[in-house]
Amino acid sequence: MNKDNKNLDKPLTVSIVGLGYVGLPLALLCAEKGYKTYGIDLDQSKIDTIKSGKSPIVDAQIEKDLQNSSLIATTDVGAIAKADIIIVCVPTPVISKTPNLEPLKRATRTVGQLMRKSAIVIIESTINPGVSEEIVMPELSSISGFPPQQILLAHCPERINPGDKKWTVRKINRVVGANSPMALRIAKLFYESIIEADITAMGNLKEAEAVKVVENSFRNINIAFVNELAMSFNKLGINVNNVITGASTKPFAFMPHFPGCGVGGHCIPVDPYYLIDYAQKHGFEHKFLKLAGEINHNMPRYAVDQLVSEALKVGISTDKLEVGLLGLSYKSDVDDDRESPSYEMIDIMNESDIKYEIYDPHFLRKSTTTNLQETLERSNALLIATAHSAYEQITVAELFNNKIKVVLDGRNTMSPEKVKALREAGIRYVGVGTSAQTTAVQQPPASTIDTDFSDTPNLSEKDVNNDKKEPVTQVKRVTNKSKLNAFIDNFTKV
Ligand code: SAJ
Repeated sequence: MNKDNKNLDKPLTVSIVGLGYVGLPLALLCAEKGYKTYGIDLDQSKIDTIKSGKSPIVDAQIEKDLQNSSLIATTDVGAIAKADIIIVCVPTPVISKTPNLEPLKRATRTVGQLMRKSAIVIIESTINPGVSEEIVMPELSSISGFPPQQILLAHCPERINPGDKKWTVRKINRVVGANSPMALRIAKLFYESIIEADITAMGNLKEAEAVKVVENSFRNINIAFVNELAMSFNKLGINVNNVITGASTKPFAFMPHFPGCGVGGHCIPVDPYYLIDYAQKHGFEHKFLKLAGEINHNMPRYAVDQLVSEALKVGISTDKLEVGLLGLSYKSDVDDDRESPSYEMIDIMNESDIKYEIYDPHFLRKSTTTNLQETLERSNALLIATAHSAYEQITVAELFNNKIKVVLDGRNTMSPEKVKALREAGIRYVGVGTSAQTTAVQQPPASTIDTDFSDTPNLSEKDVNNDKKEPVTQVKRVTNKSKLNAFIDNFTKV
C-alpha cells in the first residue's frame, strides 16, 4: 500500500482468486466501485464465458452486473503481483466429514509466490478457527520470504446466499478479523468502501473464522430440530409446518426453519465439521453438532422410507414402484447440486432396486427425462426433492391423468388447498412432518364458520391472506365491540 499522497487518486488494484459463487459477485462489485479489478480463475471456459458477458452461474444480478463491467477476468495468476488487495475465494470442501484445505493451500502458495510486500491478503473462504494463523500465514511467509509480522492478513468470511435476490453481496453485513491493527484497519476500510452495510471488526482472526462456522452451525442445528419435530409430529398427527408458522408469529426469540428431505450445499451440512474436527484436535467433542448432522443426514432415508410405506398403502409394492424424482439442486432455483440430498435418495433407491426417473430443469444433462410430462408418464409416484418454482405448475389433473398414486413432498411445497384436491382425487400425499391425515381434516370446523374478516377495517391484508393461505386462524384486534357481537351472534346461529 503506497503511503505517499501523490498516488491517492490512482485506483487501488484488487485481485480476486476464485470466480465462483463468492468471488465473481465480489469482483464485479469491486470493479463497479472503481477498483482496478482482476478476477482470476484457473478454469479457462469460465473465464471465456465471463469475457463474453455471460454468467457461468444462474444469477440474474451477476448477468446484469457483467454488462459493461471493467472487471478483467483472467487465468493469469500474474495479476496477483499487481494487487494492493488480494482476496482468496476458493472452495473449502469437506470430504467424509474432514475439511479439505488443499484448494486453499494451493491458492496461498500462488499468492505467496507473487504478492507484493505492501499488499494485504484477505481470505473469504469459510475456514475453521486457527487456519489463517496456523496454515495460511506460515505458507505465505515461507514462500514469500516476508516475516509474518510484516504480512497483512485478514479474514472476512463470505456470507453469499445463492439465489437470494434480497441479500446480495453488497447488502450483507460482514465481520472482519486480522493479524494486526494495521491489517484490520485496511481491511475494514476496504469493505466499507464497497459494501452498503455494516462491517464489524472482530478481536482477531480466530474470532472472525469462528463467526462463520457458528452461524452455519446455528442453521444446521435449527434445521435438525425441526426435522426431528417433523418425524415425531408425523406420528402424533400434528402438522409441523402449521406449528412453525404459528410459532413464528411470536415477535421475538423464534427464528423459523422448515423440515425437509435433507440439507445440502457446500456450507450448512459441511461447515460444522470444521469446528468438530478442530475442537476434536484440541480434546473437545461437539456431541450436539454431531447429532444435528446425523439427524439431517438421515432425512433422505426417512423420505424414501415414507414414500415406500405410503405406496404400500395404495397397493404399490416396492418392486412396482416407479418414482419420478423432481430436483437435483440442493435448494430451490439454484444450479448447484453440491452435497444435494437428492443423490442420497438416489443411492437409497438403487440399494432397494426402486425404479426412478430424474427431472431437474437446472440439470438436464443429469436428468433421465427431458420434461415434467415425460417424468409423470413414466412414474406412479412422485418425490419432490427440490422446491424449484418450475414444479409449481404441476396440476392435480396432470397427476391424476398420469396415474400418479403417491406424492412425497420432500419440501412441503404444496398448499393445503392443493393437498385437499390431491386427496379428493384419491392421490396419497405426504410431506415431511405433514402426516397424511392432518392438513385436510383439521380445516373443516374452521371453514364452516364465516372467517372472512376482509370487511373488518382493523385487519391488515397479510392477516386476511394469512387466514386464507395458512390453516392457522388468527383473530387480531377486533376493536369494534359491535362487530364482535355480530360475529358471536353469527357463530351461535351456525
Ligand atoms: N434448508 C432446510 N430448512 C430450512 C432452510 C434450509 O431444510 O429451513 C436446507 C435447504 O433446502 C438446503 C440447505 O438447507 O438444502 C442449505 O440451504 P440454505 O439456504 O440454508 O443455505 P446455503 O448453503 O444456500 O447458504 C448458506 C447461508 N448461510 C446461512 O444462512 C447461515 C449463506 O448465508 C452462507 O453464505 C452460505 O451458506 C455459505 O456460503 O456458507
